[in-house]
Amino acid sequence: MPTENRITDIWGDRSPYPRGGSWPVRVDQHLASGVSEHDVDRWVQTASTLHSNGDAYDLAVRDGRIVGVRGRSDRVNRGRLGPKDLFGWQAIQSPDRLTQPLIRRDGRLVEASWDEAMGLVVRRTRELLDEQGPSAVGFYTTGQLSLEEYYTLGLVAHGGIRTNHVDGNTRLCTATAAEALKESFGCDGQPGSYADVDHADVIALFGHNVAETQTVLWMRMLDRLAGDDPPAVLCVDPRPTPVARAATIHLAPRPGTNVALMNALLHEVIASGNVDEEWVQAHTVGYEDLEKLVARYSPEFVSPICDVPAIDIRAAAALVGEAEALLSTVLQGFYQSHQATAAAVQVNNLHLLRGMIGRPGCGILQMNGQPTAQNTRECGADGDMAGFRNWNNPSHVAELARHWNVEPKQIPHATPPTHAMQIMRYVEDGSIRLLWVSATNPAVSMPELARMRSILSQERLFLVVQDIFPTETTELADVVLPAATWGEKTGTFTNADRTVHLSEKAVEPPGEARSDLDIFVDFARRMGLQDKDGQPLVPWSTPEEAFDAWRECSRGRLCDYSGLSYEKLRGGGGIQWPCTDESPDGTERLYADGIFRASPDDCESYGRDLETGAPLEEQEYRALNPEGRAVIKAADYRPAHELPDVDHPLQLITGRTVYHFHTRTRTARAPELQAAAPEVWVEVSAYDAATYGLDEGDLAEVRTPRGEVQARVRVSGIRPGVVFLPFHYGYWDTPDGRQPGDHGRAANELTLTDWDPASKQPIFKTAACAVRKVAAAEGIPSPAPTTTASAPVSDNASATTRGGVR
Ligand SMILES: Nc1nc2c(c(=O)[nH]1)N[C@H]1C(S)=C(S)[C@@H](COP(=O)(O)OP(=O)(O)OC[C@H]3O[C@@H](n4cnc5c(=O)[nH]c(N)nc54)[C@H](O)[C@@H]3O)O[C@H]1N2
Ligand SMILES: Nc1nc2c(c(=O)[nH]1)N[C@H]1C(S)=C(S)[C@@H](COP(=O)(O)OP(=O)(O)OC[C@H]3O[C@@H](n4cnc5c(=O)[nH]c(N)nc54)[C@H](O)[C@@H]3O)O[C@H]1N2
Ligand SMILES: [Mo]
Repeated sequence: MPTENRITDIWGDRSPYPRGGSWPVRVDQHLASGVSEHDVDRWVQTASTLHSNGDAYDLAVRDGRIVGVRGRSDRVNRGRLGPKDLFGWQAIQSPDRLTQPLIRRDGRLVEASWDEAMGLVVRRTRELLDEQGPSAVGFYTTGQLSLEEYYTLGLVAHGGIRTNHVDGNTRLCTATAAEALKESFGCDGQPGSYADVDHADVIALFGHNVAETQTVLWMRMLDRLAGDDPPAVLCVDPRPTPVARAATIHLAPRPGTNVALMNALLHEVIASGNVDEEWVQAHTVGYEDLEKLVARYSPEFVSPICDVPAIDIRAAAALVGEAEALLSTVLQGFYQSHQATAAAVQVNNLHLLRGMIGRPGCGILQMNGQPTAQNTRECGADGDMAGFRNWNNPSHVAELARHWNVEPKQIPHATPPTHAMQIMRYVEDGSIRLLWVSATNPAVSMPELARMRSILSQERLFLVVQDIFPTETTELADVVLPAATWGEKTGTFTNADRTVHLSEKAVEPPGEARSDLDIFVDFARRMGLQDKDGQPLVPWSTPEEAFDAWRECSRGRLCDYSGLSYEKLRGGGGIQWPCTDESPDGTERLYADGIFRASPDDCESYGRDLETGAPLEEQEYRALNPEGRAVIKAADYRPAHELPDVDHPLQLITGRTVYHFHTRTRTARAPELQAAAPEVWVEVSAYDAATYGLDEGDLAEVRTPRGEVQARVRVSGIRPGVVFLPFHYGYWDTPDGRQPGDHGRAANELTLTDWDPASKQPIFKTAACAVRKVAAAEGIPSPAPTTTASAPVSDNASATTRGGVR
């Protein structure tokens, strides 16, 4: 279908289908202007890297350059692509890519050879290992590399350097998804499937603006809504997102009150007799505790906490309580708050109470955000142990040690893995002295940026940053390593519903840029990292060899890739793990038989106290769950840590818009996307705009105890009392050259250093703030998109267009 208008027509045309039907194919294609299909030399298969949906597509290659994209008719997207994938590929061919290593000399970053740069990194690592040992070295990685790269990094860091300080930006992203799955089912791994959209009669979205953040999954939902026997939709979000507008019931709770709301829904499900008692008795433990705890969470009790009418809570509870096939999705509105795991676990509980798991339409999607967040977790590049192994179970550690041919004691496991926020704290303290950052931009994406800058720019820290562009973080580095990115290297990506895709190399990387895999392997070689027989610790050098090693490491675990191969993934569609000799075509849904991977000997985690985060000991878990059933864990509601007061009367939430990806290193370099959302804005309700004397387009200052941000006002349908800032805008390309420390535009100037006790995911969605007018609009419109959750309430805003981009 034509794509020229897909900036404004975000989801394209409908292809309606009925409940139980199969989702029709619609192939979306976008070629550079002046290029036709006849000009394309080759189409090379890949999958999206700008969200976690895993949309499969082909890159069009001409004369060694990418000239466009075309959707593949895959199980995930049936040919469809969203705006970021249609237009975002242009960025990697931007002339300002990093093409050569940089090293800091006399305070300035200067070009260097790979030998010089890697030589410096290796020398400093050796010095620190001699002086202090492995605790001096930390790795902070991402959810945007390939499975092969994470598995290699995990081996190098855990088995080679032997540090416990390894985490990903997945800590900011889907740590709660992983933790909630471990708490309820004993193991990470998404129970549901996207095909559940085809079968559900109720779809509930909890803090998930899927319309903007997984546009193709939303197209599937929209096509169900347009077809026969459409599902009812429940949306829980304080903003009028496109999901909220299409919903049967929209609850807009006060930020940070998700646990209270969930407890009321559970209260009602129980009170209305909608619990599948037989299933609960057969497959779960913990129901009685939950029943007792939620007894006092009546809709009337919860209504003033959430500021949602009791009648609406009752209606929502009836919807999910009477559903024949309930599909739930959960994302950052739940994950980035002070009771993240407690709230996400209540969604699992809803499904457990109703026995709705493992059957068509009965899906739980504790969503991922980044394209390969799942792989970071499986492969143990985020502190978890490779293959969903339990760091607290000596036989799991011994098994991993056998795969790596190292001694178990070489793999750090005496204490819980260090989480990213704690890694930064150790850097601040000076106990981590070398930090290696790959494929993430913490100088924009971590909370409390003033603190972040002071941590990362310390003289005593040796900072290595591996990226594809100059960023706010590379600016602070001692060594910058230029990476090759997707399209320029081969690897596999696993999406949020366990679908594994192969992404093939289509073009050469620019200059001397090298794949992240090559860089990690090169580091291992130069360090002389060895196994216990004196052989190279990392015996592979190609992606396919790394993948084959991983297949063995995952064999027998829940995330079993043993039945997959590059050959099998090449040419065809994606395949869902577990994929074994017994299930060669993959597995659509986990736990279809009500059997979980939660036995004390098998589980990935013994769980944590949701209130304090303290890990449970093996004996406690054995007593709680000897047979390895699903665990129903209850949690009381606690108010947000930072609540509004006289000086900061409003609540600040932060998040995304459809047109940009994170810190915009890629989407700002795609002209259509940048034109659609060129600058930061702030959303306020009409009520608050009147209270604080603000009009559409005014320049306002948003202030929290950490800092200030200036942004143009969008008067939107957001709930009163709440202010929204997109977090995409750092300092890098501000037109007036603002420097860090000045009045900024990065939302994380304002956010707090604080996290959920169980998942350690930072709180990006509740802070107290004040807003004041700095200057009147004077004809300058708010740059906020008009096509999305940030749509204006009045019509005197200037509409989102392609901004004159051809
Ligand atoms: N366009 C685009 N797509 C993306 C990304 C991107 O940057 N841009 N990033 C990808 C990544 S890594 C991620 S993690 C996902 C994130 O995807 P989402 O989680 O869908 O995105 P967010 O905008 O962070 O937050 C979702 C919603 O949470 C709501 N919210 C805020 N506070 C609360 C609360 O207390 N309770 C409830 N119930 N809701 C609340 C916000 O209003 C917001 O609409 O998107 C992925 N896809
Ligand atoms: N206030 C606020 N803050 C947030 C959030 C929020 O909702 N609100 N969301 C959080 C979430 S969910 C996330 S996921 C994070 C995202 O935060 P970041 O990870 O910091 O965001 P990105 O801009 O995606 O950074 C990825 C970096 O990797 C580089 N890169 C791309 N491809 C490659 C590659 O192949 N190799 C290498 N080496 N580098 C590559 C890109 O140029 C970019 O600099 O932000 C978090 N921060
Ligand atoms: Mo994320």
